[in-house]
Amino acid sequence: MNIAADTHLRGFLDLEPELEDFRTAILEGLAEPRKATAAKFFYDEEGSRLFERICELQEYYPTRTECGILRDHAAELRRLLPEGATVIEFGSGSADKIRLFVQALGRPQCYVPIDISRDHLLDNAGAFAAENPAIEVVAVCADFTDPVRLDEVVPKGPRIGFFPGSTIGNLEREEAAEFLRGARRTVGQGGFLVIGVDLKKDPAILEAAYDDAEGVTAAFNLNLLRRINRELDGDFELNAFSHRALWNDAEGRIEMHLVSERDQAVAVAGRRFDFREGETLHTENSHKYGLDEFRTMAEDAGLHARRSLTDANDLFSVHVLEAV
Ligand code: AVJ
Repeated sequence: MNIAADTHLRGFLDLEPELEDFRTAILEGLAEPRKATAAKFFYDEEGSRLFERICELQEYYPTRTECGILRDHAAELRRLLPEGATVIEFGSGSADKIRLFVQALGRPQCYVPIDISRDHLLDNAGAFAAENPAIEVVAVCADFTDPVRLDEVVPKGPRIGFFPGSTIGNLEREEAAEFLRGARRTVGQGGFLVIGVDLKKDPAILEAAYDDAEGVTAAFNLNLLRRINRELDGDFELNAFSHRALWNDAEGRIEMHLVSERDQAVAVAGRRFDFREGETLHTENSHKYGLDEFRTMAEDAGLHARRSLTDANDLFSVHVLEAV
């Protein structure tokens, strides 16, 4: 199949990332003494739709705040960052944000979205290419936490990594440090990483952002059980679990859990799992970073913070890091 011709892409690099088996991962997580699942499993079709609704909630400040920062500081971003660069997006999640970023830069030479989901990647990359005929688009299907060798597929010249949305918050702190080291290798010395990071703040604001009044986040969390029921022949009773979001101060993160309302047994893929009343399935971590805390972690990864942009209320940060 000639994808390039179909979608106006200049190139498509398929590293055939190993898709972690949903079944294996869920069964392992349910067998742990502290039951847990990885946040990436939220995003089936319904989960992605619910996440888009979350981004529009009054309580969920990150999306609109980050977009505001990219808009308000467009001139400064342009001044700080090289012209005619190759922009590499880690996870091609947000169409709005890459458009704002590209607008700020003027005209980068090349756009390289990296995403593990082939369909999602080709949709996004194709739409971007159709809208921006002057920018070369090279889609890369890979796990964005794996360093990717781009030398043969992108033009020479400066590289800018772009990682919005505070997606880095889903990683444990040590994994986040490892991601930064990998991103540094990908952009190379003299390259940049522009990364959106949610800030530590009043826990009441954080807890509201992850437990909205309308219950959209609760539905997003519970949808994981629906997905397990459908795809893994599970019999979770959705009414017997409730959504909980809590600030874990020692770990500096919001945690989402599903709390068992009673003692119960659940079957998944022919296996039985017992839940005590009050026992939780830990479904997500969303780590938050102080400005200095994040800059220190970046420095340790060989990325120097040239500028840390925030909004007027210090809710969210966008760091401009240079690979030194
Ligand atoms: C997509 C990981 C950035 O942690 O804020 C939103 C996901 N979870 N509400 C976040 C999420 C619940 C979101 N990230």
